[in-house]
Amino acid sequence: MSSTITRRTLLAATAAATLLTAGFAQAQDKIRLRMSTVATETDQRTVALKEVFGPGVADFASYEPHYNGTLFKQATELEAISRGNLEMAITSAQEVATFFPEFSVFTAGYLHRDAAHQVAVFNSPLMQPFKDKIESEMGVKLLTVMYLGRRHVNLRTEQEVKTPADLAGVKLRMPGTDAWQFLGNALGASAVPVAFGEIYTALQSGAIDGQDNPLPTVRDSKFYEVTKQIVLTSHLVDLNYLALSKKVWDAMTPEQQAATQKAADAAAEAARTKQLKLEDELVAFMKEKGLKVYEPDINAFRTHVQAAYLKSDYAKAWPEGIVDAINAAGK
Ligand code: KDO
Repeated sequence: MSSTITRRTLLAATAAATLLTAGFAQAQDKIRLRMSTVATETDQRTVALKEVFGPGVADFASYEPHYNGTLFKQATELEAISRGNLEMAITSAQEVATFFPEFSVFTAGYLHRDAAHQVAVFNSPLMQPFKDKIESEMGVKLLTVMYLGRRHVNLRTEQEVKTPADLAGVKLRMPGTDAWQFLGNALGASAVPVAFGEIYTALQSGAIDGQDNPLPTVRDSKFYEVTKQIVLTSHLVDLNYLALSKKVWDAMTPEQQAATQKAADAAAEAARTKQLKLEDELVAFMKEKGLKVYEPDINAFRTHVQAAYLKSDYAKAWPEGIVDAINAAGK
């Protein structure tokens, strides 16, 4: 075999190298979309983002998800986007409310009726001033609304809970921001801030008596292994927002923006459908795992929680007539 480099092999090698460099340059030219979340890789929202959103923007962007709070800790993502250190995140109204108190209206217990109502509210004109504010003052665009599910009280203790009075003194883990703590206390419990990633061990060690999350999260993060009952309070039809850097959005062409919006909405819809189905199925799953699952006196909880919100400082930050507008959305 000859090792002589002929003119032809040299030309072929140069052509191949040029092609490789072009491919590399193309990959590098793509818009980088790092997405940070505390959610797991198996959560329905992150699965849909990977399977639907990523491919939907793949022509011009590389979607890079980071799970379990490994890139940014819970509730620090919005600032990271604002400072230009991150492009995307799954965030919550509770987190946005730490910057813009009027967003607390979307954190109020027993306000959103269901998943469809969340979508109607998010797409209604009532939402525009909220979206404009976070865009102009923080550089964060809320792309779409994602359904997390109906939050229920999930306890490691066995005492039956019928009314808010039965939660007196119960150390209920809620996420760290004030709006979350308020909700936990409004339920009648003693809210304790714990990061999402630390719930399992806090339940296991008895540092907390319980936590609240929708059934798919209870299954996904295996909280059923370290708890004994689920009280179906449905106290919050919980939502998350898919947030994107406004700077990144503004740098996109109109076609890229349209594709990004379409991919975000499609991913949210896919996740919503799966999450709703799971919620239906998981009561049986939890019972099989040996947990008691039952409905408390929902009216007692609703009255207690709504009264707490209406007399709170939060309500003072809500725009005039917003609760009625929210109630009317989608009807
Ligand atoms: C949680 O910390 O309990 C919570 O459910 C709050 C949500 O807003 C959201 O951050 C969620 O965690 C994560 O996406 C993990 O599911």
